[in-house]
Amino acid sequence: MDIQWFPGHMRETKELLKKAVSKVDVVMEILDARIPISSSNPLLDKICNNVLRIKVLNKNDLADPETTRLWLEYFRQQPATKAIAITGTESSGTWKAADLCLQKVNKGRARRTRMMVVGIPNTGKSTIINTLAGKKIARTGDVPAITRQQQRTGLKNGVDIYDTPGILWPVMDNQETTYRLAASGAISDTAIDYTEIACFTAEILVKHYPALLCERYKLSEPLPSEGLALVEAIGAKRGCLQKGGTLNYQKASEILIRELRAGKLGRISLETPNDTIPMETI
Ligand SMILES: Nc1nc2c(ncn2[C@@H]2O[C@H](COP(=O)(O)OP(=O)(O)OP(=O)(O)O)[C@@H](O)[C@H]2O)c(=O)[nH]1
Ligand SMILES: [Mg+2]
Repeated sequence: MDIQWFPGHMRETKELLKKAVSKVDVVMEILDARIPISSSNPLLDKICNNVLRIKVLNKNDLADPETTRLWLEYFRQQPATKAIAITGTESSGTWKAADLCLQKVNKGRARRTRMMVVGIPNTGKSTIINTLAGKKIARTGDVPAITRQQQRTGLKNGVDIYDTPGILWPVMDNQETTYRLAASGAISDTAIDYTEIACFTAEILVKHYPALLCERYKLSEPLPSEGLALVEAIGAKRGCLQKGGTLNYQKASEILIRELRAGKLGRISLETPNDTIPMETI
């Protein structure tokens, strides 16, 4: 599946970030806790290379707690890397992340501290800003590309926080990364093939979370190991038939992906540090 989804506002954001990054004191990079490497944008790595940056694994409430623990260990072993896992709708963890960002910032300046929130689409950047502000300042939504412009919000603790539009990168040539991004909800529905993504995701679920699949879809083990066969089994349980009585694969695939994204199957991570995805290939 080739994905071409780098709309104009992402191109503009890339240019804006290049200019803005030298003027901020710290960058909060929001990753998706379910796919921390796949949601690491190599473009942002380059742009934010010389600025203090903290990795925030958001949507921790949706991720497998044991896998998140492994990810935090993994990141903490990387040179000069600080990482924390949070649920962006909850105040205490989100403030811990903000405090971690502010720890190393030089507070001796006369001006307010500037913190910029960056990341790929739909990882919860605007949600985190609303939680820190204690009110709904930024628009949020469960589809990618909600924020289209940079927005500054003054927090009570002398920090100005900048929301930025989520950006991807122009050429996605790692198939597995692309599938994981699509499964998580980072890529527009108009650019993806649900059945392909559902088949890829189904194979991860069968391997790592068979009990959750059985419980949600009233299936019994042994589950089919092939993704398409599992999508068929889910579709059959949910009555996804089209005219003539054949299975509606699109509908069955959408059910699996949407329920996974909403956490209805349970807490699931789609990659682990043991998947050994070399950083340079993403
Ligand atoms: N379960 C869960 N949902 C979250 C969390 N943080 C954000 N969300 C949801 O994720 C969706 C995307 O949140 P946004 O804050 O709009 O994401 P964003 O990164 O600003 O997205 P763009 O502006 O499109 O780049 C919304 O439906 C939020 O309610 C979290 O920690 N857990
Ligand atoms: Mg946003």
